[in-house]
Amino acid sequence: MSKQTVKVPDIGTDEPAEVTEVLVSEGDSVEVEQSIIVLETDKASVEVPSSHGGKVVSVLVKEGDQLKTGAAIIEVQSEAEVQTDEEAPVPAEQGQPSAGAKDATADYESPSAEHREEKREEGKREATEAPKEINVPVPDIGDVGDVEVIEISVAVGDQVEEGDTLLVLESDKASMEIPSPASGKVLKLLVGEGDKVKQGQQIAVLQSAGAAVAEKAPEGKPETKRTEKPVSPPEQRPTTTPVQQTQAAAAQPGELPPAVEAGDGSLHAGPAVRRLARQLGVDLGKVKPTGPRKRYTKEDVRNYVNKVIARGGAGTGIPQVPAVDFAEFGEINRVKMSKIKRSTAANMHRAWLNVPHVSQFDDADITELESFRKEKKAEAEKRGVKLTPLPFIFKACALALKAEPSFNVSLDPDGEHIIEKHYINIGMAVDTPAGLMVPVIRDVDKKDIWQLAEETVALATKARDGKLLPKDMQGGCFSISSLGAIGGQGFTPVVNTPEVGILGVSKAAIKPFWDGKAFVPHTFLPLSLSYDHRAVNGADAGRFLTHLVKTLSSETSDDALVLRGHA
Ligand code: CAO
Repeated sequence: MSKQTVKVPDIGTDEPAEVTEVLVSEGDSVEVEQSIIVLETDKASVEVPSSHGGKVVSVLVKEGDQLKTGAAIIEVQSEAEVQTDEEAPVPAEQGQPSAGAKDATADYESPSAEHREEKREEGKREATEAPKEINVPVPDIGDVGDVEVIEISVAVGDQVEEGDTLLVLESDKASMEIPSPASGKVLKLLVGEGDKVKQGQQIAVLQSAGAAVAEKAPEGKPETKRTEKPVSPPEQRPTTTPVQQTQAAAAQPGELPPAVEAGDGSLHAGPAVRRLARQLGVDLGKVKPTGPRKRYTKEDVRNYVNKVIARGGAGTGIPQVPAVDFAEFGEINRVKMSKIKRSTAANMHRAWLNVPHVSQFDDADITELESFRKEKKAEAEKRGVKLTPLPFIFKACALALKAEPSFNVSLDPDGEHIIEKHYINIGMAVDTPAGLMVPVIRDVDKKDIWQLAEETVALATKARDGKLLPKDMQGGCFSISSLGAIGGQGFTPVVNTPEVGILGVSKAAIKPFWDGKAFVPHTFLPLSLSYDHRAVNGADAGRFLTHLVKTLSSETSDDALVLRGHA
């Protein structure tokens, strides 16, 4: 039995790299080539593979540590007789990753200081030599097959320095910045974001710095040659560059803009950070870096997102409401919002921005239903239940959802499917001191008016006492927001996404009704139905509300009889 130390292979830079993730713990079994940590350099985020298999007996690093080539990462105990002197200098095959893990080291970048120096010298020579076009291929990225272009960092016409990032590739194991092999002007970009490329494939054409100088040189200087080739022949020039295409795509409604780096090269973020920023739609230019030498950390990106969510608005392209110092105008109190109020604000904002809302209004003539309800008062008292109009409205909504199932759906996030629900659960908005809560009554279609009356009171009490469990508020198909006891003639409720419809109930009032001979007093209940116009069309909504109104107004429709039959 011998213990082996797994060390950081040649990471192609003399600078230390940060441990951003430790993927193994003591006691784990690892295999050769299994990733054990993630290191992040200026240029690449790399998964470091284990050079030995066996049991991890000690993990010698933690997140945030800065490691250089050769630093010890873990100790592995194995049966195999591999090495006798663990403290000896790292032999080449141990210090280098195996071919299969080559991408993890990003060794396409200058693998040694001398080599980098050589390349710099080459670049300098190129700059003073005659102008020429330089074809930029995908460098040696290891034996990884096709890799995706996840970011184009330059645009056609940009001036780049040797070493500037042209684009970023991402394989299963690492994301890699492809540096410009020389200083000059970007003549052509031959790939776009999302394209798959492989080693050796041409990705860009540069005009060497010498050529760029030549272009700018005054005419008549014979020693500087003007390039013969047009910068980009019109017949080959795409109407939009890949970068422009990306920006156009980002402008599609509903999509967040991609993370964009400022063109001045002043943003220092590793690929993992930029990938996170891109995933979250964060423009790094708006984020304050807190890492060493003004580098961005993942935490910076997450903190920015949290602030944006808390503030609301930003990232949506909607101008921010300017902050006002209200204390300038009189005495104020700054009160922390409850968690529920904050999450209600976020939910409302999300629903308001995502859902194309339409609201439709009608009045239900509940004169007869009110008489019926009052007739049931004695029975309600006997049962110890308060019978308000609400349980009838719940039941009528369940019947309308059955009659018009187009409301009993949710949109699949894939944007291509609709989820039809074969159950009828309805939520009710409850005003509580902590904020608005929406407990859900399950299987409303299967319950009678008395059960619904009991459940509305029980859930409202639970909500006000702060005793609702998350499951009490999940699984709704439709919601009711009743302001009837409070007042108002109508309002437009916000759809409780991912549901697609919500009924707003206002205060019933006695109004004159023309019965053909005279005006007689009738009780009207104002109803407003808001719906997600992506899922429900106007005709469906019209039918739904008409059905609902008829059930509540009529004494004789099938569903009106069902409604009364349940009491
Ligand atoms: N029109 C006229 N009167 C109404 C009515 C209506 N639409 N709805 C209820 N009422 C009457 C009730 O009959 C009751 O009168 P009585 O005491 O004389 O019987 C009184 O108003 C109070 O009713 P209630 O509020 O106790 O009971 P409810 O079943 O109507 O409502 C609940 C239950 C939980 C919805 C309610 O307590 C509540 O929290 N309402 C606030 C809802 C809310 O905040 N909505 C905000 C939505 S924000 O989008």
